[in-house]
Amino acid sequence: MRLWLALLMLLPLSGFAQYRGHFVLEDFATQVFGWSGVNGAAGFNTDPTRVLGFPPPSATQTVPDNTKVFSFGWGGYVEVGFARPIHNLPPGVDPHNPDGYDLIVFGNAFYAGGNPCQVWAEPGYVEVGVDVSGSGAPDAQTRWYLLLPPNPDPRDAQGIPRFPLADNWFGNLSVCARPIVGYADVTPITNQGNPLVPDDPWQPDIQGISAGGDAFQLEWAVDWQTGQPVNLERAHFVRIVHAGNASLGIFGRSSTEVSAIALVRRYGDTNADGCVDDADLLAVLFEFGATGDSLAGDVNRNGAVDDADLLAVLFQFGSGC
Ligand SMILES: [Ca+2]
Ligand SMILES: [Ca+2]
Ligand SMILES: [Ca+2]
Repeated sequence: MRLWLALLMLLPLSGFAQYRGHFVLEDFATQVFGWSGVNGAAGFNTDPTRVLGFPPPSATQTVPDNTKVFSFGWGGYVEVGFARPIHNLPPGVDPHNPDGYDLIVFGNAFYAGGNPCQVWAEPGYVEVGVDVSGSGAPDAQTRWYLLLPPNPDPRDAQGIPRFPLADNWFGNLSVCARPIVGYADVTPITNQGNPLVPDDPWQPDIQGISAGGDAFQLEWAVDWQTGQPVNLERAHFVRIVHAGNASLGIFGRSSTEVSAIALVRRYGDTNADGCVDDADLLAVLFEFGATGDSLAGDVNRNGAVDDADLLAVLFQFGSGC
């Protein structure tokens, strides 16, 4: 009886969001502009608003949390916007984002049997849209660019990106021998990590304090027609498209699942507005001396707000503004 009661009390905890660090709704996609759930998993392909907001609360590396996924197969996609522009963050500034990744897409990939070399993945490619007209929504003037995935490289002999990928990039895959980099729904999620810290997609397993998901660079942007790189300082919209049309036996056709999309914060930005200014300085001063897991002013994410965080904000002051 007592054990039963204790177990019952544990139940709500196991379903509770466990993510670490400081994050707010403005760190994640806030609006759906377009979608198609065509060829998605039945029952999961009709509500694209599931990709908005925080990543799913109960996700682990071995057991995904499907309460919050939107699914789309060949021909399907989801197109979203954010509370602020997507900034092209530089490498070598944030110690938890040394390569300067700019956004993270969360899906429902998982490590089969907990083996980080063996993943169930259904890659989707990612495009970013630049709001040329300034209307705040995708329109006829919006310019869309592919974030060219480093591996597998989808370009043909002429250097033009082509999809679908070959069927052997979908389903149960050995990713230590053959890493998949630059696609959504490839790296699992851990709700023990920080959802704003990018995982290194070239390394097996989820790195450091990251909550996983797949990290993307605006530096990868290319023109669809020519395959040539495009220099983007900012973008405004994200579109995720299923990258294949593979048969997965009893699991049917392949489909990408998306459960959240985060913008990585600029180093020193404590309030997710993309800019490091007096508000961020005040946030650090206000929490100065505090310790804990989810402090806005803990810029370097070491569990304490102190002079190191103050210096980080002062050093980055004015960036992104
Ligand atoms: Ca970047
Ligand atoms: Ca700020
Ligand atoms: Ca700190």
